[in-house]
Amino acid sequence: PARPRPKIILVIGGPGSGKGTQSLKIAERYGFNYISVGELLRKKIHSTSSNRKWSLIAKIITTGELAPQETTITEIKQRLMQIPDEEGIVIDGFPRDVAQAISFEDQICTPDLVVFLACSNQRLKERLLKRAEQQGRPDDNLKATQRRLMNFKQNAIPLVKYFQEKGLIITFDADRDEEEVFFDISLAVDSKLF
Ligand code: UP5
Ligand code: MG
Repeated sequence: PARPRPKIILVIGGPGSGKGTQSLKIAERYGFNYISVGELLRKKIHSTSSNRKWSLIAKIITTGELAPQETTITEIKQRLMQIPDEEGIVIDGFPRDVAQAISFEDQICTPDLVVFLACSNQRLKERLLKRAEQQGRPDDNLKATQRRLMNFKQNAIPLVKYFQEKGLIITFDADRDEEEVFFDISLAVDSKLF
């Protein structure tokens, strides 16, 4: 018998809202595959350093702007094709705006659940600052961080509204500590997906 298609959870939220942190917890608890779209792009940049197109994308990301939509979706599709028939997939940090959401639905599928991590601006800045000291991603400098926050603010409301109208999104108060946030997420996943 044909297997049902894997369940897909999208995790969205501002830079530093905990998308990576919570997505990994979901993946671990439910045995889902984990894809970070930011990481996908960063890895691709790393492995294709002499390529003109990807050097340009590297510049875009380092300034905190969004990579071109079609390139991003192509990368996601390629990654998804490498994943065997699985229970589920958590996608971290995608989509970033309504156009990307529509194109994901057109080209890939409708997600089963969208997790929105709502976090105050103050918290986002604190966490990014702290992480920058520990790890230091190329886009964790002050200017790029401001761009990332601004882009998020500009796109978030219409994006959340888009998924709300489809009844697909649940908003979580992500100002709280990791475990508290995850507790609520797991209750929601249990009841919505299983
Ligand atoms: N932390 C997490 N949760 C906490 C909690 N509840 N309490 C206290 N601390 C908490 O968390 C950030 C930090 O906070 C960590 O140190 C963590 O321990 C702590 P993390 O889980 O890393 O948050 P996350 O939301 O993943 O933050 P990140 O910086 O990764 O978000 P961004 O959205 O900026 O990064 P992403 O990798 O998704 O995208 C990077 C860039 O790629 C984008 O700016 C864009 O240029 C490009 N991109 C696209 O162009 N298109 C895409 O579709 C995706 C990305
Ligand atoms: Mg992340």
